[in-house]
Amino acid sequence: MKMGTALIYDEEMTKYKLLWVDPACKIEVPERLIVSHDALVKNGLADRCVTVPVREATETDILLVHSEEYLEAVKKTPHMTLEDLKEFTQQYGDVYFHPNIYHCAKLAAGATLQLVDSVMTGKVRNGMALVRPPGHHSMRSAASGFCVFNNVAIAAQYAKQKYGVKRVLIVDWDVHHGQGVQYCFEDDPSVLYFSWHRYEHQKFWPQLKESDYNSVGKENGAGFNINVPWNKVGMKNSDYLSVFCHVLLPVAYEFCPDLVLVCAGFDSAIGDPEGEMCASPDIFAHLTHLLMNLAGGKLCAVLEGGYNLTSLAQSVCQTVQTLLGDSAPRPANLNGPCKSALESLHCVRSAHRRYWSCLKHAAELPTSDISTKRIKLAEEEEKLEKGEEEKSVEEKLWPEPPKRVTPPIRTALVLPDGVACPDGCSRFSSSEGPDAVIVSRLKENFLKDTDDRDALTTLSSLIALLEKMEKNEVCSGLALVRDVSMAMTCVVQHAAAAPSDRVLVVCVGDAVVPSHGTEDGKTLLVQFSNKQSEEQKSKYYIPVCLKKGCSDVSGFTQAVLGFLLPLGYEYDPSLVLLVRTPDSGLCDGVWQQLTGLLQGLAQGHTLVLMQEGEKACVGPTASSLLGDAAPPLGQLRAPLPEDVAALERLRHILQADWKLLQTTAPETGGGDEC
Ligand code: X5A
Ligand code: ZN
Repeated sequence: MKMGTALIYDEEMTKYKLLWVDPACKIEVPERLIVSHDALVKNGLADRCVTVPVREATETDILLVHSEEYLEAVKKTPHMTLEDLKEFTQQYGDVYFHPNIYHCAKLAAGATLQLVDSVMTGKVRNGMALVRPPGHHSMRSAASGFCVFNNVAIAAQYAKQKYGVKRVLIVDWDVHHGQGVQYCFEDDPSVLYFSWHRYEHQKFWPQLKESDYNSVGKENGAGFNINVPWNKVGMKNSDYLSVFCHVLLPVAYEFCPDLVLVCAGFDSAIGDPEGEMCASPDIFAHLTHLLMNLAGGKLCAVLEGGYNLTSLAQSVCQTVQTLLGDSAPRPANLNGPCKSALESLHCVRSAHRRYWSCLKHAAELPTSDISTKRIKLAEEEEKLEKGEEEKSVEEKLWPEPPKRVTPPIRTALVLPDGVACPDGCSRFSSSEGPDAVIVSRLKENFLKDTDDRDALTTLSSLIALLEKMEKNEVCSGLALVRDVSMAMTCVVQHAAAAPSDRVLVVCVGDAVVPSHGTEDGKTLLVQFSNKQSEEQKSKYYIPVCLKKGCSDVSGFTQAVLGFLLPLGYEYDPSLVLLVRTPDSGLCDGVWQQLTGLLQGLAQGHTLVLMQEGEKACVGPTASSLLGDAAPPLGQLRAPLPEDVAALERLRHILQADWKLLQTTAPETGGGDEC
């Protein structure tokens, strides 16, 4: 199933630059594209992509978004003198023109459309376009912020028109607000635009009132514009993941796009002189991964900003490598969001609660509107902060993301005789025969009474597979076992014996779960079932009781996105053990989404256990473990109120221990410190 990843690039787009002195524009240099592409080549990623040529966008394409007058005006720029170009530039904000920029702008938009064509026709699954000039600031009749034509907005209109795409999700993770995209789709419910951006209470460019969280869209499009303002610099991985888990993903799954476009600007990464944020380049592996199970995997990433050449190149590589299907690196130091990020999160969720059933229960805004209240506070704080030494961008150093080593075997299966092994997977049985030590341990612990040779063979194969995963020789695994509870206990015991590993156990359905290992934090156990658990919830044993068990798609999906994922990310396991009982009630599609999403953790080391009888589920599970996109779930309805209440009760109890579960800012004043 797994199709390729397109890479669209042409050196021609490096052939324009700033020809005069303008401090606001000097960071937008041709080298941005060169270093990004070179890094992809050097890391062997470009070679693994399907090379798709660029084309020029036609006038018809450009007019999908821009006015004829504007197009005619830009069309004249190749023939202008330097003086004329300067003057022409004057009427817009923070942008420059060059005799070759019109040509490049047509290529940038055309490259984006080539990417959309490649994905929509199934030539590839996903892809990235490396383009200059960027697009998300440009408006119907105006250039802005280094942007001439709005590449991604044109692509969204084009996809709707040419392919009949009903719903497009645009994720703008660039550090600036793509006001051009917002204006284009403000009243259009078929395009959901999400943007986070440095805002600082309207002090940061483009300093618009309409970039704040309360611009939610207009008329029919109300609710389909989501702005997350960052009111402080220095936002970190936790802040970004928190917004994904608690705003973007729940809404995106409810929306159910047919196509995902990413305004992939990397000025939101550490080291960038514009963004001044602190997220590491490998966070883009996770942001990408988390979007890859939407729209059946149809994802087009299009370069926008990114001005620190080192950070930019690393971030581009992380994104493309993830699109190619390689596991994401383990996310580093997730200590929960900062207070200012939580305030933004709180505001956004509250502003959108009447539009999205997944946010219906979100807390109302505190009586005094945080945003306006903060403007005054921010001004005072600014005075206080003056004189405090701040780390300048130049001296901000971060480690190069470690090379992502892909295990030789992606997915190995332990299956009973007679069950076929799906394409692309390898059948696994411990070649040396059951290891004597393991056998005796298994006999001692689990097989006291029986002399079940089959069970013994299966369990020792399972342990051997686990060891291969620990050595990174195998990425993920699946075993059909006679007794999932026993196998689960067996794996947990084995893994807990290793010196420094953490295992996240996700149990779907009503199995007897192993209790040991959860005292010292070596195991975090999350169990979804409809049985109210008598047991004391501890930090590491978390029973989630859903009214209809796992059979309510909306409730379960929201529990996975807003609860399990943040827990999993904060716990940062070295192995995910995913167990499903035969009576779990979970349908295959949701199971595949769960399997796919969890592979963002533990470098993709996911071991799935299912009961012997569930042969029919081997194919779909294996497909998810291999990295295929899960099928879309359809637009989700509201989850059951009882389930929402149960989850919020749990969140309330657990958020002291698990900071990524937080969705509101603590009441106390001050705030904004990161
Ligand atoms: C695409 C992009 C930034 C413009 C900043 C102007 N534009 N101060 O990142
Ligand atoms: Zn930007």
